[in-house]
Amino acid sequence: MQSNGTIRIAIQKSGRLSEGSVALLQSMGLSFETYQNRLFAPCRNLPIDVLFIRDDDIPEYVADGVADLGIVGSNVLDERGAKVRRLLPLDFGFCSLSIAVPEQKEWRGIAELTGKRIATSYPATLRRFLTERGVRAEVIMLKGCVEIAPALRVADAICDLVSSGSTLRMNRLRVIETVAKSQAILIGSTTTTPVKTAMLEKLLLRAEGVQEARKYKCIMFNVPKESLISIGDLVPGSRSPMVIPLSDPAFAAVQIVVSEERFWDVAERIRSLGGRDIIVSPIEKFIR
Ligand code: PRT
Ligand code: ZN
Repeated sequence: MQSNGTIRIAIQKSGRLSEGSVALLQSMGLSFETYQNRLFAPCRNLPIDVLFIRDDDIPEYVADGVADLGIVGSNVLDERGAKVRRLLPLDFGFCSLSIAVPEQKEWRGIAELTGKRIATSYPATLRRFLTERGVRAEVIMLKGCVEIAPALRVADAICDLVSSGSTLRMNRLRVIETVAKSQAILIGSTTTTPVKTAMLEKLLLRAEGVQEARKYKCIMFNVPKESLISIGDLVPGSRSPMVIPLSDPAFAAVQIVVSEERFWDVAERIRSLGGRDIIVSPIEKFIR
């Protein structure tokens, strides 16, 4: 463990989580280089080092305190059972760990897996799933290319990560059970030094600010003054919307923040209240 106050953040060096991880750290205000083959990059503007490593090693690095923070898929975390703090789901790297069988195979329920061979790179998670359902099956550990195991008659079924489903389709397999859903998650070490605590709290607040911002849109529009009374209903629970007088005394400009999922309802309501010139913009950071 580092004794000085420098924070270490471990992210995947090269793979599906790399881009999202770098983008998140940059949005959090960390300024660092991402040269290929680089294992380590100091931040120019903060006492932080970014470590680029294999995703499988991230839970252990963080559990051992070699890194203070890490970004990893929850699938890897579940499999490793490493002792880390799960700080924040990050809304990228979505996939599910699923059991699949050859397309033509009939399927009458999970009991059919009894006595079957299931190939996977996630033996611990799969065994837990089977045990909880009282299914006794043989789990075959494969490091990669799990999807070809049924065709090679190495296994009757597979348990692998699925995102678009095209790998399964190409191998004439279909999902019969979802074992776990996964996404990238920010994790933290359970042990830290007091000298790092303030910076770690600051980083978590920044990460939350970036995540929160992605869920919201900023809407600006002009509306007849008599409709202003109804505008507050558009954003229940929030502080009053920002209202700016215009040179035309019959109108006012309004700025509100709404969640992505309510956006279209709110935009339609604004129109029905006589709102015009509606400008929608993404929010870069949102700190409540
Ligand atoms: O070298 P390193 O060990 O760091 O990388 P890796 O090859 O182990 O990992 P990588 O980059 O493939 O995946 C890193 C993480 O991305 C995983 O741990 C998951 O959290 C997440 N993720 C999201 C995925 C997928 N989607 C995914 N589809 N990881 C792997 N896949 C593979 C899957 O194993 C299968 O081979 O993609 C194939 C299926 O994809 P679809 O789109 O055809 O369904
Ligand atoms: Zn890996």
